[in-house]
Amino acid sequence: MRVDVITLFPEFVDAAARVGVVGRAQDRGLLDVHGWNPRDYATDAYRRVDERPFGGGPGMVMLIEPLRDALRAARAADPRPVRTIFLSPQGTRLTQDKVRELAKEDRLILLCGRYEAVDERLIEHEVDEEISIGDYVLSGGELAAAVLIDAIGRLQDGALNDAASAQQDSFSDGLLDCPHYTRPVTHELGEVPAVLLSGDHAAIAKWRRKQALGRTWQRRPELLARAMLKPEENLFLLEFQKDTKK
Ligand code: 9WO
Repeated sequence: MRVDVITLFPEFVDAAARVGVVGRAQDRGLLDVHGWNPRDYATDAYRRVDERPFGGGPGMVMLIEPLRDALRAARAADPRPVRTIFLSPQGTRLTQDKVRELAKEDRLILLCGRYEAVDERLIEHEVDEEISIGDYVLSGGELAAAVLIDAIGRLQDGALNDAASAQQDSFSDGLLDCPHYTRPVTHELGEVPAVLLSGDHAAIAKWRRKQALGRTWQRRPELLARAMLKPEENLFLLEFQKDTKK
């Protein structure tokens, strides 16, 4: 998969995509992240990429032309069709379902804004969809692009050393993850739950499922409402609820 990022800070997005699982996905040729700087496409002597907003008000608005020329250069760098995504608080909220959908694409272009805004005409004509990673304002779209690249990059086939990891992720089934433990068994901060040491794989699977259901119920009840629980899972949840009352 190829991801082209239009940004005034290409080195920032590059750095984020070079580390960890996603960096390794790039080393393995599963993912290819390229930065394009609209400032390189500015035509005036000062290499301006922003101007004051019509109608007045604080801040600056990104100019159409440098962004459009950077977008054209990015599109021309690869013949495959491409979806262009603008990262902004006005976008549709990113979910793991959306991440899975985008991870199947051959190519994406991510448009990152800076300053107070991007000229709306550029968004209308050059952007296919607008995505938000959450209800807060950043100083630019780059961190949101890095989040999207990370979430998508780790899902590329072969990026995770263990294929089961992606299967067992939080959200793979719309639920939160269960708690995890490693050595030592006994520590001043507490004991490892005995079932995890029992060697009884069926009992362990049940405990984990029950914990995942219980924590989702406690922390994110709105997720539970959407999860299609099996009759057996409703019983696990009832057990968890009984346990927590004790
Ligand atoms: C800045 C600002 C300052 C004064 C008054 C109003 C203002 N609005 C903004 C603003 O929203 N700036 C944005 C910065 C312009 C587009 C790129 N920027 C951005 C993207 N901030 N936050 C995001 C973002 C992207 C995806 N998910 C969450 C946040």
